[in-house]
Amino acid sequence: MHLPGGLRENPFISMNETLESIVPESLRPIVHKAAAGERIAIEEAVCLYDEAPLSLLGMLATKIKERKSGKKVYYNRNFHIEPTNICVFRCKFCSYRRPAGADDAWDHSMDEVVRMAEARAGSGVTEVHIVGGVHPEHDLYYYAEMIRRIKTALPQATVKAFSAVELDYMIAKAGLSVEEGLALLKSCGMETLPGGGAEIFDEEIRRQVCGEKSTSEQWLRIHGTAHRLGIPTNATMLYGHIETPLHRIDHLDRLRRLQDETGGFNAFIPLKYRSRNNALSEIGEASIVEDLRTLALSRIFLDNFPHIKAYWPMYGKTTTQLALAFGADDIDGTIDDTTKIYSMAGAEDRKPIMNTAEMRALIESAGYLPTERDSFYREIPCSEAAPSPC
Ligand code: V47
Ligand code: SF4
Repeated sequence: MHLPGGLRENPFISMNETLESIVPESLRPIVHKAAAGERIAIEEAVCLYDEAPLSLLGMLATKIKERKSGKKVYYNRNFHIEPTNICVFRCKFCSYRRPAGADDAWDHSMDEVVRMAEARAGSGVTEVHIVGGVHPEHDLYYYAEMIRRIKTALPQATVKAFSAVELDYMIAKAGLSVEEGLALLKSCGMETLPGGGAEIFDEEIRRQVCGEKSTSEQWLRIHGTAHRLGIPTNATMLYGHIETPLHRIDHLDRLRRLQDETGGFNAFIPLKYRSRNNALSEIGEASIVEDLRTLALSRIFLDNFPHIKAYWPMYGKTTTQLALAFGADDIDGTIDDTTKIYSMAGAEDRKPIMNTAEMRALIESAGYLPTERDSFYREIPCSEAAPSPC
């Protein structure tokens, strides 16, 4: 049996007895429910978030995580392509976007993007994650061609492309329905969607931090439509800015309800707001304790999500390791210094790179079993992974 925080198991105390001893009386019915694998309600989640000791949240989340994925913690071999940081929107939390014409704006040509993919041929990468700003000029057909050429350059890798916000903009501009737009991109090689653009679903908070872009309803409609077309997706939540814990739980509830309908989400990724170089900088950042409480509550509340991802370029390596004792069963991938979103917002790792040996060591030293996966959580046996340090 695994106990969080590196504690050795006491043979005389079972996990249930350990839980019992640290559960405040008022929380017992909720804790028993969650520990038994039953769904907890919004009000119960609020009580847990407000009143449960951190250690209890960790134990409960670990129990649920281990019921779903045992001792396994997943990672993959991926890299990002960020075609442009020019964006028509001005989200207040964003440190990445630039207006067209700015000195540090970029807009890679199609050939440059394709060369980035070609440079990875033979490297063993299994996923290309493509996301960027919402460019005013590039349209759906341009991005469809981009996906087609990337997939041709890297036929073994899965193309995980475009946040719902980028998709909403390019599909609406082409005058197509969401279903038609997604089907077109799928036919060119888009196989899964990343979870970006969800931010926080509460309409009032969303209006204040990113009121110009797609609404919560549009984000949920795009993901629901993708699921119905057989395209699995991820979901994110940007927390630690002006929202309250109740807004976070409302966000989780909307995701849980969509997942009940479609079953198309693979992973949930809580994204910690990083405060450098953006219009919300003065509010600072959530503490590590808040990060761990939010992560654990996500694992406990999202009973129908198979995976919870602790995205290491955003947390940094130390908190990522700690996150494995709070319900996360995935740490994302090798990245190879190909994303600027977090380094521009002040994340610890200015150059996010981990090779597979480092990822495996990080997972192993937290007491878990490193497990390489593809974009659909199919395990990749060590013998198939190339070039293989495992
Ligand atoms: O939607 C922007 C976030 C997201 C900041 O699906 C910020 O596997 C923190 O979606 N501080 C894009 N976050 C990234 C994304 C993602 C990342 C990792 C894995 C997956 C996946 C998806 O980045 C945006 C926004 O929520 N973001 N600015 C900031 N200052
Ligand atoms: Fe644009 Fe995305 Fe930044 Fe918002 S978060 S300004 S949509 S790049």
